[in-house]
Order: sequence, then C-alpha cells, then structure tokens
Amino acid sequence: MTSPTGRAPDGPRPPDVDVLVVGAGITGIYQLYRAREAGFSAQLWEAGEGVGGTWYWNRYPGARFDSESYTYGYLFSEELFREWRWCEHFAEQPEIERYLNHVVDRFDLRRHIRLGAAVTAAVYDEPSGTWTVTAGDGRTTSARFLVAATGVLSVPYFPDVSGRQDFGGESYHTGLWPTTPVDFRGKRVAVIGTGSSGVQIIPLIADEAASLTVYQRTPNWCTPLNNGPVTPEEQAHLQEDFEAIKEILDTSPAGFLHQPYDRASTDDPPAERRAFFEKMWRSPGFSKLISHYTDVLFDEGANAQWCEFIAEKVRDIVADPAMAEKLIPRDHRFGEKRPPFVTEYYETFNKPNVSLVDLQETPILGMTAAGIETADGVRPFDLVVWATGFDFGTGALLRMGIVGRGGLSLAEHWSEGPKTFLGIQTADFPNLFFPGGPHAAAGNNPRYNGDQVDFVTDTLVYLRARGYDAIEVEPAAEQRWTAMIDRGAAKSTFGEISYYFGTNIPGKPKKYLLNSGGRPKLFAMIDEVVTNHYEAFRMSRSADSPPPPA
Ligand code: NA7
Repeated sequence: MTSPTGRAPDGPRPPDVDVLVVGAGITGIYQLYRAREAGFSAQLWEAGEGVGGTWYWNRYPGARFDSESYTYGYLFSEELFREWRWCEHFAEQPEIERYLNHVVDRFDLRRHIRLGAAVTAAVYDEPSGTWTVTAGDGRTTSARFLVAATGVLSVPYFPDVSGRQDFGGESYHTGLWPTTPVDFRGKRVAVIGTGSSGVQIIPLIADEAASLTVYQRTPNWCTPLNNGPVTPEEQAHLQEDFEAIKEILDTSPAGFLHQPYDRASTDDPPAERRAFFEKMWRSPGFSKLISHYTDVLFDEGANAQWCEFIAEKVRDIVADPAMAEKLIPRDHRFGEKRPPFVTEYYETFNKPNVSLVDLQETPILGMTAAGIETADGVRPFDLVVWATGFDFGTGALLRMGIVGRGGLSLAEHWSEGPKTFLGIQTADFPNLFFPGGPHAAAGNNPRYNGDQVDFVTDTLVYLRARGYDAIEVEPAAEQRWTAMIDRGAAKSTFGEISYYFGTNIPGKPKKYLLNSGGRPKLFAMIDEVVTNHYEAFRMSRSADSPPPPA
C-alpha cells in the first residue's frame, strides 16, 4: 500500500499530511475540497474560531459583498449552486458566513479543519522535502505541501496614532470585529476611515448611536451599490442558467457577469451621455467599472465628466453645502482607488447626530483616555471604530514565519516587494503555494483565486503521477512574471495612492501587488506551463524519498 504521495510503509517517516492549507476563507476551503477530492490527505489550519476568512473577521454591521452573491459563491458543484438561494443580490456578512459553513458541512470538510490555529512558523526541511508548521498554541505538524490561502486583506492596519492604547472606551477594527454584538445605543461613537469598510458601517452606526463623528482623511468616489432582494423570478433564472452563468464567470477577464459597453463617452451627445451616467448611477456594484463608457477609466476628460456627475449627486443629497464639498474627492479620479459602493451613505450626513471631521483641515494629533485629539481640540467618545484598512497582499504571508531553502526567510526574499510566478509560487520555497495572494488578477476574487487553486491541485496530481514530491519555480520564471507585474503597474488604472501599491502602510516597498494582465494573462501562462510540461518549474524527489512506485 502507498500513501497518495507514493510512499511505501517501511520508508522514511512520511509527513503528517500531504497538504496543509492555511486559512479557512473562500480560497482555503476550496483548496481543502480540491486536495481531498484529488485523494491527498489534507488538513486546514485557521487562526479564527470559525470558518469564513474575510467573512468571519469582517463581521461589522453593514459588511456585505460588492460582487453579486451568486457570482462570488462556488461554482464547482451545480447542486450547491442550485440549493443555496441567496436572499440578496449583494449578501450581508451573516448570510455569507452561513453559506461558507454550509459548504464546509455539505462537503464534509469540518473534520479536516483545525480552528484557533494561527500559524507562527513554517520551515522547509530540505532533506525530507517537507514543511514543519507551528501554530500559536505550540502545536506542530509536518506537510509535504503547504498552501497558504491567507488572503490579501487579512491583516488589519492600525495607524500609529500616539496614545492609541490610552483610550479608555471601547475600540474595534472593522477587520477584527468581535463575535459578540457591539451595542452602539446611547453612545458617542467615532469612525476613523472612509474606505469601503468605513462607508458600509457608517450609516448603520448612525441609526443607533447617540452621536457619530466621522474622521475622514480622504473622501472616496462612492456610488450606490443598488442592492435588492433576489426575486423568485430571478431565482428561477439563476437555476435555469447555471451553465451559461458558469461559462461567463469562468472565462470573463475580471470574473463578473457584467459585460463591457461598446461606446466611448465621445460617441454620445451631452444629453445622452448624461442619461447614460444616470443609468450607471442606478446600475449594480462593479458594473460602474466594467460596463461604463470605454474611455471613462482611461481618458482624463471622460473620467472628469463622470466625477463631476457624482459630485453633483453628492451636492443634491447632502443638505449642508460645506459638508457636501468635504465629501467630494479632489485628489484622485474615479477608479484610481478601489471604488466603494454604498447604501444611504451620503444621506447619513443629513442626520442631526452625525458630524464630519475633515482631517485635511484638522489632522489627528493623538488619542487620550477620553477621545481623539485633533488640531482643534479633544472630542470625547465612548467607542472608536478603526476602519483604517489592511496590509494588502503580502501582510499575512510575511507574518507567518515562513523560512525556505537554506534558512532564507520570505521576509528577506521579499524585502523589496513580492517576487512570484503566477502569484502562486516563489523561488527557494519549494512545495509552498499561495493562491489568492499577491500578484493575482483583480476583479471578483473567488473566480481567479479558484483558478489558482485548480492549478495548484492539478500540479500536485501531475507530480504524484510522475513520482516527484518536490516542486519549485525556476528563478527565471519568477523574474519574468515579476517583471511583467512591475511593467503592468504603469498601465494600471489604479494609482500609486491605492493600497494595491502598498502605499497605505508606512515603510512598505511601493510595488504593484496585482496582476494587471488579469485573468487572461493567468490563463495564458497556465496553458503555457502545461503545454511545456512544467518547464517553468524544477521537480525532484527529496533525498529521503523512497524510490517511486514501479
Ligand atoms: P481602505 O480602503 O484601505 O480604507 C482605509 C481608510 O482608513 C481610508 O479612508 C484611509 O484614509 C483611512 N486611514 C488610514 N490611515 C489613517 C490615518 N492615519 N488617519 C486617518 N485615516 C486613516 O480599507 P477598507 O477596510 O475600507 O477597505 C479595504 C478593502 O476591503 C476594500 O477595498 C474592499 O476590497 C474590502 P486615506 O484614504 O488613506 O486618506
């Protein structure tokens, strides 16, 4: 009898598992499913006390998808797709968490998942070709393959505000929200940050708190999410159209159902252009990026017209003209940062219990036991919400204590920014994969993260079939992909002020962290790898390995 990696029972001690997945987010759960389906022994370690990853930690009021629910969920099982009826086009966090728990149980994955296991060290042992992985509670396991599905938005960022620890009230980060309910009633609440998380939570806090003070450093171009229930007719369509939906989602450049528009803003006279802008304003989520005029993201004039249209909307909605002006961005065009989508956000600023502190006028000086001090004095609070974002892309991977060949740490290898091939592997770290990490495509994350998981799994199957048990990308392939990413940075519609360049974290190297070639580039390169029999990788049998099966 041999294990799935082909080991004889009397050979060197095999690793505890073939595949150790880290992270029970949407990517990690899928990787666990695929690895088990392919016949590998697999375990998943997750830092949280529940599954869901992003959708476990970001459980703040108002947290929801900005992608259509049925396009974000899994497509590997038609039965699953049919039996899970999403309530809303853009589901809220509790429904998403229920869905992911359902998937875990539906496919009998829970018994392979260890919760409360935050990885603190992962060290590669060259002679045996295995990873020794340690969790915060001291437990250790060994794995042939380590798949870090630790996500790109999983390390919350707290700015270095002096006196932050001195604050005497309650304090929460949106990305580390407690599992017990937070009560805002009767409290003086502050929210710091107006990115996608801040603008989701602000309207809900305003409904409950005695007062809400929003600390805004930079306003964003917020447009309506245009959410709504999935009607019975729409449910029926989804059921009927599974194959067609899957085909579009599996092949579209950004993983959405939205289709590109075929006209530029200059093709329409002003009245029609305005009507089209209105249509966009009322359209769902990311269609405002994908189905907009072809020139809106690329031509300064077209972008400025769309921005002016949004600014007019803000002025129409917000009663106080001075407040409206503060909510209108001046420093960036639409699409230069990841645009947030909102529900009743601007309307919130008409409420008598809501005020706005413009940090460009009065910067934060520090925190005291009572509250937040800005250039115009201290405002006292009972509760402060930090909606200040994440260490995007590399944050989690660089905090896991990963050490590869010859004692090289990942932190050292990536000291000037990540170097990857396909956003999946890095040289000198054999048998380590990180689907859903830096250098992946941009768009509807589960789609291209799923493509990466499929590739990782197919690669493990390929190795097993040929009696190999170690795989490592060739440095030349890594250099080629990383150079492509760096060149693509200049062509990206995202600007360097976007956290996609890491610039929100002081001291972080300014490097583009996405793949501007998108999914088409990923598909093309995966095809090339397969056609060329994995020549971009070095495959071997570890020194301790028994001979391959005859
Ligand atoms: P974001 O989009 O990074 O937003 C973080 C916000 O926090 C943003 O408004 C920042 O202002 C603000 N911020 C950061 N540091 C400070 C300091 N020191 N003082 C005041 N304000 C600060 O994170 P989100 O969690 O909202 O969204 C992340 C992603 O999650 C989102 O794109 C979706 O994909 C889901 P700034 O703009 O830097 O001036």
